[in-house]
Amino acid sequence: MQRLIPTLHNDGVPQALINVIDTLLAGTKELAFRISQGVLGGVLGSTLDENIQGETQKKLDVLANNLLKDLLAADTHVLAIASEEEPTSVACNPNGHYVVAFDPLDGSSNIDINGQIGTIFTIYKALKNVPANSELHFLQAGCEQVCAGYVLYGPSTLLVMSTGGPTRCFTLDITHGSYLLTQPALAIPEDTTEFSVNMSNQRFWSDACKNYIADLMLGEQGARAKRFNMRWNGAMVGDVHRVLQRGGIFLYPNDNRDSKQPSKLRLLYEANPMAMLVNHAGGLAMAEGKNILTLQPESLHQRVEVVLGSKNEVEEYLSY
Ligand code: P6P
Repeated sequence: MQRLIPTLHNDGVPQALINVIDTLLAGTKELAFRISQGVLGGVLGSTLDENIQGETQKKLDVLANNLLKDLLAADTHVLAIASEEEPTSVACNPNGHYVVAFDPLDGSSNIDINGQIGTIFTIYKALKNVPANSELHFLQAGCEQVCAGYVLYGPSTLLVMSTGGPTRCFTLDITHGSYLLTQPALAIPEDTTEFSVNMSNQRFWSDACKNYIADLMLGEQGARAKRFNMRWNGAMVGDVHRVLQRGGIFLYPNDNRDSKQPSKLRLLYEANPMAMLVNHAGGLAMAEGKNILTLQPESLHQRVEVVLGSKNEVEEYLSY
C-alpha cells in the first residue's frame, strides 16, 4: 500500500505544504498512542479550567492542543496557528507561508467513555503583507483551504484528508507509524436512509427543521417513501466519517436555546474542513441555505449551522 508522502508528491502538493502536513500528523500519531493508553497515560478526566468557548477543558484537550501548537510553532513553514482551545491566533515563524487551524480534540465528552474522538484541521496559504499575529489569515472563505482533514481515533486510527483533489482515507499502521492509503477516493451515496441529529434539541428548532425531521420519523407512513434510521455519536468526526463511508445526512441546525447564539459548531475548524471533505466526496455541506465553503468568516470562533451529507437528501432538507 502507498504511504502518505508519495501520495502527496503524486498529487503535486508543494513540498512546504507536505512538511506542514507531516508535522501536524506527527502530533496525531503521538495522540493516538496516548489515547490508546487511556487512564494509564494519565489522559482521562477534566481540568479545573474553561476554554474560550466556556467549556470545561479535559486533560486530553489541553495535552492535544499544546502538543500540536508546539510542533507547528517549530515548523518554519507555519506563519501562525489557531485553535479551539486558544482565545486568539498565535504567531509562529515570520517566514512561514501557511497558517493552520485545528480543533485538537473534537468530541471531548466521549473521552471518558472510550468513545470516538478526533482531531480536525485546516490549512490556508498565509495572506501577503499581513502581520503574522493578524487573525485575518484565518478569516478566508472555506473555498481557499489548501488542505482539510481529520484524524479519527477509533478502533483504528484513520486520516481522512483532501489537498484539493479527492477525499482520501489513510489508515495508521502502528508497526511503523505510517499512514497508508486505504481508500483513494471516498464517494458519498447521493441518497440515504440514515440521519444524524441530536433529537433532544427538537423543541428549539425552526418549524421547517421540525417538519423535515418529523417526516423522516414517519418514514414510509408519511411523505417519505422509505424508512429511516438514526445515529448520533456526540462527536462530529465520528458522524461525518460514517456519512463519508456509507452516506447519510448530519445536521446541527440553528436553534433558539440561546437567543444570542443560535449555532453550535465552529466555522473555521469544524464546519469548513468537513465541508471541503464532503464536497470533494460528491456531497453537499450547507448553512442557512448557503454552501458553507462560500461563507465569509467574521471572527475566529464564529459558529454556524451545519447540514451536510448525501446530495439528494440535503437538497430534500433545503426544500423544507
Ligand atoms: P451535542 C462536540 O462537542 C461537538 O462540537 C461536535 O463534535 C458534536 O457533533 C457536537 O458538539 C455534539 O453536540 O449538543 O449533541 O453535545
